[in-house]
Amino acid sequence: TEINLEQHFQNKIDNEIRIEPKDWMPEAYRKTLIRQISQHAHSEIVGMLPEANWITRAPSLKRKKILLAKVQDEGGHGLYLYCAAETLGVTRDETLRDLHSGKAKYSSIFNYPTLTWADMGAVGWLVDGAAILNQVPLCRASYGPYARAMVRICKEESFHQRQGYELMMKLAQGSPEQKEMAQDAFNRWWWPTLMMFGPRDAESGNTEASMNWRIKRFSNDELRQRFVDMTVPQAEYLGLTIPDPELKFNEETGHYEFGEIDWEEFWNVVKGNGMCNKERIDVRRTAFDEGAWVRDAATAYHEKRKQKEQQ
Ligand code: FAQ
Repeated sequence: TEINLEQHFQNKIDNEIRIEPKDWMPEAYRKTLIRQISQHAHSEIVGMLPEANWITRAPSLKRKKILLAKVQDEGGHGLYLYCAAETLGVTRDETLRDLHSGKAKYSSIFNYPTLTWADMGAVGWLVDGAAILNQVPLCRASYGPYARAMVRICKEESFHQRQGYELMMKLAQGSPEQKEMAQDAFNRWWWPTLMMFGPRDAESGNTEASMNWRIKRFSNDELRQRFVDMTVPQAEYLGLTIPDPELKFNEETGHYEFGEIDWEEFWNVVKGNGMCNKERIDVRRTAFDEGAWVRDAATAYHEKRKQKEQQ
């Protein structure tokens, strides 16, 4: 019966036994995974755009190769994640339709513009740094295909974060103009990066269920705090100033206290009204439409092979 199935399912979760695609699972678990995994996939694919903007303008061949490799990795991450979502019974077409119609979200961070070359450093250092903190615990998520995809993704993200920090270091140790560029990029990316972790715990409607199901292992605020504690010393090492006058170290708790995030800005971006939301979705829609012939050709080829095999 349903109750026994549900109990058996929760027992597996509580005993750290992975749930696999063909196992019974409650509909709400399936739904929340489809939501999170597909939104995560969309974030990877849309996340390629702000950086792709700089590939043709990278200042050296070495930097161009690094950036190309990073953006290509992100395409790969999106594809593993779409596949993981497909194991839950949604098609690629459905998830993409939801992205293009604005029904499905993707990370707020990718709706900010990349204005200078220093943004490539800030994105790698901060955005990928935040992504890793959030994703390492997801390697232990209860759903097998998601957890396994995360292992490789995290290894690649770690390279992404390091190249960003190294780029920032070069600028921070460069000419006064280069240092100023690094500080300017830091000023613009710091607060949006803190928003990546999602709303405050009190406003996070999905956390409780996701933690009971061991999809999430830490709350949004816990991970955000961990990010601040990790990043402040890295900024100090670069000689950059954290754009938060309220930031201070609390000796008693051993944590940094920080100012209030502009939640109105966060929700505004999530609702589709950020600086680049429209541009990002337009680019994705156009790419999908212009790629239709590739999908048609692949389908026709598959059909032809199937017919040959049957002969
Ligand atoms: N942006 O109840 P919660 C990357 C939505 S890293 C937009 O707390 P949950 C790598 C949330 O969906 C970025 N929407 O939700 C890369 C929910 O709405 P819904 C991607 C946000 O799921 C780096 C509502 O607010 N990483 O791509 C955001 O428990 C560089 C209430 O929130 C992942 O997706 C936001 N920032 O916690 C690529 C990681 N925050 O869905 C290229 C996996 C919240 O009910 C370049 N995802 N919302 O309509 C997660 O860990 C979780 O989904 C959270 C949100 C933590 C993002």
